[in-house]
Amino acid sequence: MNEKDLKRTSKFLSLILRHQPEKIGLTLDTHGWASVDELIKKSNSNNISFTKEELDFVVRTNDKQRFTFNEDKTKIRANQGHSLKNVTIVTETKTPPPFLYHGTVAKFIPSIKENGLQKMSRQHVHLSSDLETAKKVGSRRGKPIILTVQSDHMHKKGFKFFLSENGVWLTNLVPTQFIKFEDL
Ligand code: HQG
Repeated sequence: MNEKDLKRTSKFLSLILRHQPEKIGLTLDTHGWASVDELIKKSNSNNISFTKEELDFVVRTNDKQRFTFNEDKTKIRANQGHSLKNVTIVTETKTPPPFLYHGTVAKFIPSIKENGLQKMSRQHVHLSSDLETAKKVGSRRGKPIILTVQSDHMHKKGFKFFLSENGVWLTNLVPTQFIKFEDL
Protein backbone atom coordinates (compact mmCIF):
# COMPACT_ATOMS: atom_id res chain seq x y z
CA MET A 1 0.00 0.00 0.00
CA ASN A 2 1.40 3.42 -0.88
CA GLU A 3 1.07 6.59 1.27
CA LYS A 4 -1.93 7.81 -0.71
CA ASP A 5 -3.87 4.56 -0.34
CA LEU A 6 -2.99 4.41 3.35
CA LYS A 7 -4.35 7.89 3.98
CA ARG A 8 -7.44 7.27 1.90
CA THR A 9 -8.21 4.05 3.75
CA SER A 10 -7.59 5.68 7.15
CA LYS A 11 -9.95 8.54 6.28
CA PHE A 12 -12.55 6.08 5.07
CA LEU A 13 -12.26 4.04 8.28
CA SER A 14 -12.65 7.22 10.38
CA LEU A 15 -15.81 8.09 8.49
CA ILE A 16 -17.31 4.61 8.83
CA LEU A 17 -16.19 3.76 12.37
CA ARG A 18 -16.79 7.19 13.94
CA HIS A 19 -19.59 8.82 12.04
CA GLN A 20 -21.52 6.95 9.37
CA PRO A 21 -21.32 3.13 9.44
CA GLU A 22 -24.70 3.09 7.70
CA LYS A 23 -23.02 4.52 4.62
CA ILE A 24 -21.91 0.97 3.78
CA GLY A 25 -24.70 -0.80 5.67
CA LEU A 26 -22.50 -1.65 8.65
CA THR A 27 -23.65 -1.69 12.27
CA LEU A 28 -21.43 -1.14 15.29
CA ASP A 29 -22.12 -2.70 18.67
CA THR A 30 -22.69 -0.54 21.76
CA HIS A 31 -18.92 -0.28 22.32
CA GLY A 32 -18.23 0.82 18.77
CA TRP A 33 -16.90 -2.51 17.48
CA ALA A 34 -17.44 -3.64 13.89
CA SER A 35 -16.84 -7.13 12.53
CA VAL A 36 -13.61 -7.11 10.49
CA ASP A 37 -14.95 -9.56 7.89
CA GLU A 38 -18.15 -7.55 7.49
CA LEU A 39 -16.25 -4.27 7.24
CA ILE A 40 -14.01 -5.65 4.48
CA LYS A 41 -16.90 -7.21 2.58
CA LYS A 42 -19.11 -4.13 2.77
CA SER A 43 -16.27 -1.73 1.96
CA ASN A 44 -15.38 -3.82 -1.07
CA SER A 45 -18.90 -3.67 -2.38
CA ASN A 46 -18.73 0.12 -1.95
CA ASN A 47 -15.66 0.49 -4.11
CA ILE A 48 -12.99 0.77 -1.46
CA SER A 49 -11.16 -2.49 -1.39
CA PHE A 50 -8.55 -3.69 1.02
CA THR A 51 -7.53 -7.09 2.32
CA LYS A 52 -7.29 -8.16 5.94
CA GLU A 53 -3.51 -7.80 5.70
CA GLU A 54 -3.85 -4.28 4.32
CA LEU A 55 -6.30 -3.35 7.09
CA ASP A 56 -3.80 -4.68 9.60
CA PHE A 57 -1.09 -2.52 7.99
CA VAL A 58 -3.31 0.60 8.14
CA VAL A 59 -4.06 0.03 11.84
CA ARG A 60 -0.44 -0.72 12.71
CA THR A 61 1.12 2.21 10.87
CA ASN A 62 -1.55 4.83 11.52
CA ASP A 63 0.12 8.09 12.60
CA LYS A 64 -2.32 8.67 15.45
CA GLN A 65 -3.17 5.06 16.24
CA ARG A 66 -6.80 5.87 15.49
CA PHE A 67 -8.02 2.25 15.39
CA THR A 68 -7.79 -0.87 17.57
CA PHE A 69 -8.49 -4.54 16.94
CA ASN A 70 -9.90 -6.77 19.66
CA GLU A 71 -7.68 -9.59 20.91
CA ASP A 72 -8.36 -12.13 18.19
CA LYS A 73 -8.58 -9.44 15.49
CA THR A 74 -12.14 -10.31 14.55
CA LYS A 75 -13.35 -6.80 15.49
CA ILE A 76 -12.15 -3.26 14.95
CA ARG A 77 -13.13 0.14 16.33
CA ALA A 78 -11.99 3.77 16.33
CA ASN A 79 -10.34 4.89 19.56
CA GLN A 80 -11.91 8.35 19.72
CA GLY A 81 -13.51 11.07 17.64
CA HIS A 82 -17.01 9.61 17.34
CA SER A 83 -20.04 11.69 16.51
CA LEU A 84 -22.31 8.61 16.75
CA LYS A 85 -24.44 9.00 19.84
CA ASN A 86 -25.23 5.39 20.67
CA VAL A 87 -21.73 3.99 21.15
CA THR A 88 -19.59 4.17 24.30
CA ILE A 89 -15.85 3.82 23.78
CA VAL A 90 -14.30 5.18 26.96
CA THR A 91 -15.83 4.34 30.32
CA GLU A 92 -13.06 4.52 32.88
CA THR A 93 -12.40 7.96 34.37
CA LYS A 94 -8.80 9.05 34.88
CA THR A 95 -6.98 11.75 36.82
CA PRO A 96 -5.65 14.20 34.24
CA PRO A 97 -2.29 15.96 34.36
CA PRO A 98 -2.42 19.52 35.82
CA PHE A 99 -2.82 21.13 32.41
CA LEU A 100 -4.17 19.97 29.07
CA TYR A 101 -4.13 21.76 25.72
CA HIS A 102 -6.64 22.43 22.96
CA GLY A 103 -5.76 23.72 19.50
CA THR A 104 -8.30 25.90 17.78
CA VAL A 105 -8.48 28.99 15.54
CA ALA A 106 -9.20 32.70 16.15
CA LYS A 107 -12.72 32.73 14.73
CA PHE A 108 -13.97 30.41 17.48
CA ILE A 109 -12.44 32.35 20.39
CA PRO A 110 -15.34 34.75 21.11
CA SER A 111 -17.77 31.84 21.29
CA ILE A 112 -15.37 29.71 23.37
CA LYS A 113 -14.90 32.66 25.76
CA GLU A 114 -18.62 32.84 26.18
CA ASN A 115 -19.62 29.16 26.19
CA GLY A 116 -16.44 27.28 27.10
CA LEU A 117 -15.12 24.40 25.02
CA GLN A 118 -18.08 22.39 23.78
CA LYS A 119 -18.21 18.93 22.20
CA MET A 120 -19.72 20.39 19.05
CA SER A 121 -20.58 17.41 16.82
CA ARG A 122 -18.43 14.86 18.66
CA GLN A 123 -19.04 12.86 21.82
CA HIS A 124 -16.36 14.72 23.80
CA VAL A 125 -14.14 17.77 23.86
CA HIS A 126 -10.68 16.62 22.70
CA LEU A 127 -7.59 17.69 24.64
CA SER A 128 -3.93 16.73 24.52
CA SER A 129 -1.22 16.53 27.13
CA ASP A 130 1.37 18.10 24.82
CA LEU A 131 1.50 21.41 23.00
CA GLU A 132 2.71 19.90 19.74
CA THR A 133 -0.42 17.80 19.26
CA ALA A 134 -2.68 20.74 20.08
CA LYS A 135 -0.81 22.80 17.51
CA LYS A 136 -1.40 20.14 14.85
CA VAL A 137 -5.11 19.86 15.72
CA GLY A 138 -5.54 23.64 15.46
CA SER A 139 -3.56 23.78 12.19
CA ARG A 140 -6.25 21.70 10.46
CA ARG A 141 -8.33 24.88 10.39
CA GLY A 142 -5.73 27.65 9.91
CA LYS A 143 -3.29 29.48 12.14
CA PRO A 144 -3.44 27.55 15.41
CA ILE A 145 -4.28 29.10 18.75
CA ILE A 146 -3.47 26.99 21.79
CA LEU A 147 -5.71 27.15 24.83
CA THR A 148 -4.49 25.85 28.18
CA VAL A 149 -7.06 24.00 30.24
CA GLN A 150 -6.72 23.85 34.02
CA SER A 151 -7.59 20.18 34.15
CA ASP A 152 -6.45 19.70 37.76
CA HIS A 153 -8.87 22.41 38.92
CA MET A 154 -11.66 20.88 36.87
CA HIS A 155 -10.92 17.42 38.22
CA LYS A 156 -11.01 18.72 41.81
CA LYS A 157 -14.39 20.26 41.09
CA GLY A 158 -15.70 16.87 39.95
CA PHE A 159 -15.45 17.11 36.16
CA LYS A 160 -14.79 13.72 34.60
CA PHE A 161 -11.84 12.98 32.32
CA PHE A 162 -11.24 9.96 30.12
CA LEU A 163 -8.13 8.82 28.26
CA SER A 164 -8.60 7.16 24.88
CA GLU A 165 -6.57 4.14 23.84
CA ASN A 166 -4.44 6.41 21.66
CA GLY A 167 -3.70 9.01 24.32
CA VAL A 168 -6.34 11.68 23.64
CA TRP A 169 -7.83 13.26 26.77
CA LEU A 170 -11.61 13.57 26.64
CA THR A 171 -14.12 15.47 28.70
CA ASN A 172 -17.69 16.66 28.30
CA LEU A 173 -17.29 20.42 28.66
CA VAL A 174 -14.59 22.88 29.64
CA PRO A 175 -16.29 25.89 31.22
CA THR A 176 -14.64 29.16 30.34
CA GLN A 177 -13.27 29.83 33.84
CA PHE A 178 -10.91 26.86 33.46
CA ILE A 179 -9.41 28.10 30.18
CA LYS A 180 -6.34 30.31 30.02
CA PHE A 181 -6.85 32.66 27.09
CA GLU A 182 -3.58 34.54 27.78
CA ASP A 183 -3.64 37.72 25.71
CA LEU A 184 -6.50 36.76 23.42
C1 HQG B 1 -14.31 24.40 18.33
C2 HQG B 1 -8.90 15.07 15.00
C3 HQG B 1 -17.17 27.65 18.91
C4 HQG B 1 -13.08 23.61 18.65
C5 HQG B 1 -8.04 15.97 15.84
C6 HQG B 1 -12.78 22.93 17.31
C7 HQG B 1 -8.58 15.76 17.23
C8 HQG B 1 -15.97 25.80 19.52
C9 HQG B 1 -14.18 22.74 16.72
C10 HQG B 1 -10.02 15.42 17.00
C11 HQG B 1 -16.54 25.82 20.81
C12 HQG B 1 -14.68 21.31 16.85
C13 HQG B 1 -10.92 16.50 17.46
C14 HQG B 1 -17.46 26.85 21.11
C15 HQG B 1 -15.17 24.16 20.71
N1 HQG B 1 -17.75 27.73 20.13
N2 HQG B 1 -16.29 26.71 18.58
N3 HQG B 1 -18.05 26.96 22.29
N4 HQG B 1 -16.04 24.79 21.52
N5 HQG B 1 -15.12 24.75 19.50
O1 HQG B 1 -13.06 18.50 14.88
O2 HQG B 1 -10.78 19.22 18.84
O3 HQG B 1 -7.22 13.40 12.97
O4 HQG B 1 -14.96 18.34 16.56
O5 HQG B 1 -12.03 24.44 19.07
O6 HQG B 1 -6.69 15.66 15.70
O7 HQG B 1 -10.69 20.15 16.45
O8 HQG B 1 -9.67 13.01 13.05
O9 HQG B 1 -12.71 18.90 17.36
O10 HQG B 1 -12.03 23.75 16.49
O11 HQG B 1 -7.95 14.77 17.97
O12 HQG B 1 -8.11 11.55 14.34
O13 HQG B 1 -15.06 23.58 17.47
O14 HQG B 1 -10.14 15.20 15.61
O15 HQG B 1 -8.47 13.78 15.06
O16 HQG B 1 -13.96 20.52 15.93
O17 HQG B 1 -10.59 17.72 16.83
P1 HQG B 1 -13.72 18.99 16.12
P2 HQG B 1 -11.13 19.10 17.39
P3 HQG B 1 -8.34 12.89 13.78
